[in-house]
Amino acid sequence: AYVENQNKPRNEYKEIIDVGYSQLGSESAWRLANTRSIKEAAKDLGINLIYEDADQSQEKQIAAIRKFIDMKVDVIVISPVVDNGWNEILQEAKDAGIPVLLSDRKVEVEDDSLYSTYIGADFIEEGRRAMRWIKENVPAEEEAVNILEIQGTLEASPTVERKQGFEEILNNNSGYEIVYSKGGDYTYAGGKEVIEEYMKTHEWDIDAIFAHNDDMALGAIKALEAYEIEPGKDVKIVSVDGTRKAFEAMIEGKLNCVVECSPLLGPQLMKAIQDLMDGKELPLRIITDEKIYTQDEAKDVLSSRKY
Ligand code: GYE
Repeated sequence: AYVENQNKPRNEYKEIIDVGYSQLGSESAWRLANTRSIKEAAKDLGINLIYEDADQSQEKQIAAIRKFIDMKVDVIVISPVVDNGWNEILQEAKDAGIPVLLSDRKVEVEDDSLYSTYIGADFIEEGRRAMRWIKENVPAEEEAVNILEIQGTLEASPTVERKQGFEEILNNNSGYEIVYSKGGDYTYAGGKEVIEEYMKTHEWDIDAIFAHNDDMALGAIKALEAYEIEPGKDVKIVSVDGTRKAFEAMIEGKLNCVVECSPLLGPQLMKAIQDLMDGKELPLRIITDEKIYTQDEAKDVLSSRKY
């Protein structure tokens, strides 16, 4: 581990930084790309990454973080599955003198000094972009546009904020209504189940679907096809992430729009860790750059997609 030295910069000693990383799970294509990006960036920079996958369980994440504290790692990185319930464990890390960085998802804590920085996307803006696309492409006429929302993991920061941004635009435009909204845990199976459940209990009356990620949209597409509803045509679908599978679905005409959310956070994260260990100040928030894609561009863009 890195030992503070008064005179010489760290590199001259070639001290290896030990980073304990608690990844929340492997639930989606986005997540797999995110894990890959972080592992590769650590390797490139010679940072020792101790990786734990929590299988979407906060309990497992807390156990992993406690283990990292016992190991006396230099830095702890957390991608927190939900946004609440972190005060105590983050305080334990702080008391042990180990800085914590948040990657991808945020936490709600009483004391912001419990973490050094948060690196991730602007989820509120992603939600706004999704609803702007619906507003422009599914016009509200005499009857209201009925929207079915497939939320991600409940109480996860991207879920809360995508919903918030989406509703902000929706509430400023009359003629749009979220008639059904359920969580699908950001998985393919979860998205499929939300549609199946809807079908069992309702007459089909949906004009647009907002899925909080691609995997759930793809699961929903599968379910719709089994009911002979043509995804992308009978019902317009917009999702978030921009994975290759989503681009393929757009090319097939089954998905209408994806709002990009980049999982490639590894290089920025490792740079922040190095800066921190070099005693530099970190900005409290580091945002990634993103856009939206539609069916027209999907073919041209597919080959250059990195996840
Ligand atoms: O959109 C989804 C993943 O936290 C931004 O989590 C991330 C989300 C991403 O499972 O695919």
